[in-house]
Amino acid sequence: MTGRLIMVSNRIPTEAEPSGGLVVALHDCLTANGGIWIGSSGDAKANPKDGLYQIASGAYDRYAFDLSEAEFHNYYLGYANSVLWPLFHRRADLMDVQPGYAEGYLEVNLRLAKMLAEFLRPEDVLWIHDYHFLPLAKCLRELGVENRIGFFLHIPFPVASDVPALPEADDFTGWIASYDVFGLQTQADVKRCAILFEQRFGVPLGSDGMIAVQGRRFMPLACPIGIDATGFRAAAEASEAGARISMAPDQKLVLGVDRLDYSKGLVQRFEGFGTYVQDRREVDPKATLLQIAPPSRENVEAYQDMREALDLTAGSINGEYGEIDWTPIRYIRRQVPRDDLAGLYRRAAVSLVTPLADGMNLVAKEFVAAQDPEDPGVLILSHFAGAAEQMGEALIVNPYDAREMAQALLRALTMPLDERKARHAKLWENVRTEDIVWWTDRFLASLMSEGMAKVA
Ligand code: GDG
Repeated sequence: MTGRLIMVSNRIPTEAEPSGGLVVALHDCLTANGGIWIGSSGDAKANPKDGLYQIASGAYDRYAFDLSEAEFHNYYLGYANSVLWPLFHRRADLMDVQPGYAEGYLEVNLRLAKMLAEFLRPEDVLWIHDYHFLPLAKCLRELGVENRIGFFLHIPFPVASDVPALPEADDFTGWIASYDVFGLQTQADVKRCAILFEQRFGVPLGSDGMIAVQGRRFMPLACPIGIDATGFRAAAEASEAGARISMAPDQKLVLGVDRLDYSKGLVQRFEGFGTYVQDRREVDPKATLLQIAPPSRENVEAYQDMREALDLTAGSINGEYGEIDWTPIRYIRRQVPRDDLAGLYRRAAVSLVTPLADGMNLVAKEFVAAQDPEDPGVLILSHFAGAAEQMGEALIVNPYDAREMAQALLRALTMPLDERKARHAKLWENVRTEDIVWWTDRFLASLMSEGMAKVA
């Protein structure tokens, strides 16, 4: 790479050595290539500074920009998380379209584009992350920027028939087509993207993987994100958190780990587990579901409603089936340290990863990495997690069907060791090889590849 790599994500980490999957990957990628990482400084600032300001330097530089209270409300809580997030997760019914949201979103993108345009040198390459910045390339192109610009969408691409629910639906395709590479988690996402362009412009996805439209050519690229697989495995081996769980020897641990988000299907998961408990015969294993669910976006209304529904469902199942020495569902609504999490995955006999819609779902991959290959646990995975495309050896379930989930639980909890080992070996092979370094390399190789003409 002759130019610098400029990475943009909604939040920028402030620690010298950041922790947590994606952030570490981007940090390592920038440390190897040099460059700049730009992101917002976090929640709203009462007295926001003007422009970009440097917060760290070293192998690469970090710059932050502040969001005013109005910007945070309209751009972040509003358009990004109350309009785009629900729509892209097939919950158009939860969209909250309010005056000022779209304007605020576009203003932040335009303001950032102006700041970036001042920074850029001709050979620099930009890699933009996620739905907060969909229009950023379009804004940059309008300012005359011709650099290579890649984008990665961490969440699902919406189905074409849902897109008209977006008041800015007419602009949406132009935002996408302004990138050179539009990275998506799965082949299914690429298909949905291609269908949207075909329906709207009558242009198919070319045999070269490009879509040519509005005088530009861009590549919708399936690039499934991975994890630091060997690092996570080592953390799980070293963790003692599993031993801290007090459970009777005849009981098995079923684990769920999710941000508290309606896309993660937690109410349906509790109902599926409740069905297992209700139908359980004397010979079937007794199990406890430990659900870790740190809160997120608590100031968005749809999240408050879901939290109440979850409390009610867990309370009702525990009240109905709990015994003096057994609580069916243990529910922790707090962040657990990452090393403890790794140990809990390793201790679990089963992990329930049952989102209703999910870009990838890294928990599925972390669970596989954390297992003892000689006595591995079983992954139950939703058909609607992006991870299901790579992880066919999991027990794949329909998260809306409580009975199917209960049957999968019985199968997982009674699965013979040979079958558990065989399934785990195949899953681990994928998680280990298509890891986070593979992902950054694959994306950047596509963005840098010859023949990626800027203009058709
Ligand atoms: C978006 C997309 C896509 C969870 N609880 C705790 C904790 N976690 C960590 C997990 C995992 C991460 O959070 C969650 O990652 P997911 O992939 O499951 O989901 P999103 O946060 O929604 O991420 C998603 C991802 O971007 C990457 O592209 O896969 O589809 O929605 O790493 O371990 N970590 C700690 N304590 C917790 O209590 N330390």
